[in-house]
Parts: sequence; C-alpha cells; structure tokens
Amino acid sequence: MSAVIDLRSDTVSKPSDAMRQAMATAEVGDDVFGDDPTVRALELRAASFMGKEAALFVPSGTMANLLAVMTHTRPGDEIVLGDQSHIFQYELGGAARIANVLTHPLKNNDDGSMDSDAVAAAMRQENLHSPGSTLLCVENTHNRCGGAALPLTAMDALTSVARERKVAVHLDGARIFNAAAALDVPAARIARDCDSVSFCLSKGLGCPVGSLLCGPAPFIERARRNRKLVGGGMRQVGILAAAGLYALDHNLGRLSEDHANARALAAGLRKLAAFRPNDPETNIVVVDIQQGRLADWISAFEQQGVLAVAFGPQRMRLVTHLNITRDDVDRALARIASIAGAVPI
Ligand code: TLP
Repeated sequence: MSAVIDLRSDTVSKPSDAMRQAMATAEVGDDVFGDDPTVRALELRAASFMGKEAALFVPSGTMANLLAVMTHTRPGDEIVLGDQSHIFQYELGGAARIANVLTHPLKNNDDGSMDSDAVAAAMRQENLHSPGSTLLCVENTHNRCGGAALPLTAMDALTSVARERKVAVHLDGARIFNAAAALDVPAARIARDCDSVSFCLSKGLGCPVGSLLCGPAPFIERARRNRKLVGGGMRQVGILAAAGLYALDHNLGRLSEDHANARALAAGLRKLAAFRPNDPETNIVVVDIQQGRLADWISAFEQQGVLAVAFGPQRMRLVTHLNITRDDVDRALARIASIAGAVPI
C-alpha cells in the first residue's frame, strides 16, 4: 500500500533532520539545578513571544495546564472553564484529582468562546457555604470547536469579566501560534490580558515533546515547585529545548500552509454527501458523518491508508501538520472518494 497519510493529530509530526541536528549538538546541564543553558534560552524566548516575564519548560500541555491550575488556586477553590475545553474533556480530571478544585463548566460557543454574561454569573464569592472562583480557563485555538481561533473581541470580553471579579485567567494556548496566524496578530496580543498562557511545541511546531507555561516571574517560580511536586523536574533536557528553539526559529511562518491544507481537505470532503466538514480557520477539520457509522468510516479510511480519529458519536477529526503536503491532501481525498460511493453534490 502507498504511504499512510496520518491526520489523527498534529502531535504525530516528526522532528526533521535539521531539528535532530540541533538537538544532538545542544549544550546541556542539570535543569533542576537551573544549569541547562538551552532550557534557559528557550524559557526566555517563550516568555518574550508571549509578552510575559518568565516561562517554565514542561513535558506536556497537560502538565502545563495542571501546573497553571495548581499555581493559580488553592484546594477547594472553583475554576470556570468551557465544557468542550481540553482541561475539562481530556486531562483525566487532573484539576479535580490533583489540584483539588471544583470545575464549573460552561457551554462553549461554536467559535470556542463562552458567553461573558454566563461567565460573570458563574463566578462566586467565597462565603461560609460556597467556594470562591479564582480562575477562568480559556482555550485558543479551540480544539473541540474545530480549531476555531477565538476572536480578540471574545478574548477581551472574557478577560475583562475576570478582571472585574479579580479572577485570574489561564489561556490554554496549546496551538496559540495557529491562532496568531489565523487572526494575523502576535501571540502576545492574544495572551495580553491573561495571567498565564501555555503553548505546545509538540503539535504544529513539530517537536518531539515539550510545552511552556508563561506568566509573571513569582507565578513561574511557584509553578516550578509544583512541577517538581508532580515529577516534572527534568535534567539534561536542553536536548529537547533545542528542538523548541529550532521550531520557534523555523516552523512558525509555515503554519498558514497547514491552514490552507485544512481548507482544501474540508472543501474536498464537502463534495461527498456522507460528510459535513467545518469551515476550518486553522489546521483542524471536524467532520459530521451524515451517512453510515463513524467507526465504519474510520476503519474504511484506515484500510485506504488515511488515519483520522473519532471526535464525538458521529464526528471525525483530521488535522494537518508539517508532515502533510498539499499532495498528501489530494491523495487522501482521492482515496476517500474511492470508497465514499457518494455522488458529488
Ligand atoms: N490534544 C491532543 C489530544 O489530547 C486530544 C490532540 O491530539 O489534539 N490543550 C489542548 C488544546 C490540546 O489539544 C492538547 C492535546 C493539550 C492541551 C495537551 O497536550 P499534551 O498532549 O502535550 O499533554
């Protein structure tokens, strides 16, 4: 069979030879002692990209979000977040299990935002009976909302409600550079009024591993202790940080290619009666299945060498990334059309 086209996630992207070369030659030291110059360089770089004072290198986006929740809150507090957010949907309830906070989910709108009046109404003052809300979590781009880039007006409405209530804001910016490319603004503008922001190196940026949590220096120092608490202190990890530095230098400018490829993929799928795809703003295509069963489609795709994941009872997700070319998209569409049995509409 011809080469598999893996659209399950941008996390499947592999480090390039040039990135591996940068990793192999990285200067390293024991980062728990603060001795790794490459990690320090990456943390400075990340903070400056996000317009924050400091940053912390962590193994995963999940750990970055967990540390943000642990560091912004005290056990027994409440956090307000989207019902479709990664923190609520996909992090095994770490906020509740490890940070010991209540999670108060509110409906995510299709554009990934939440209604700011609903957020204001949900936020509670601590009293004898009620926990206090101390953190609002926002996600941009929004994964389950089809990679939507939250408009700045929506970000600003949410951060101003939180500021009025003296509630901190954490932005899960796992794919913030995709949002920045789609909105045509610097990532720092998106994160401007958020107290902390995390982003991932291991998705659209093509690194094998790693995320950064960014925020004020005292917050990052407390997060560093929490990272040690959950076992995330790493040693000669400059080898991984070097991949991050390489990606920030070389892989940001090309994200709009992934977005164009996602649009082409969605346009092709839209011609087949069985599928109703979103209008992707970034690199995530979500497809509502109109005919047949999702599981059957996923295995039929797989037999043709096209990999996708289930993303709801009758919804599939396909993600473009730096190992997917426009030719791969065309090949994937041809393979899908060959099994669709559907007449173009
Ligand atoms: N998302 C993964 C899966 O977990 C769903 C994916 O394939 O998209 N925030 C957001 C918005 C994410 O999409 C993800 C990963 C994370 C956080 C967690 O990052 P990792 O996988 O590094 O823990």
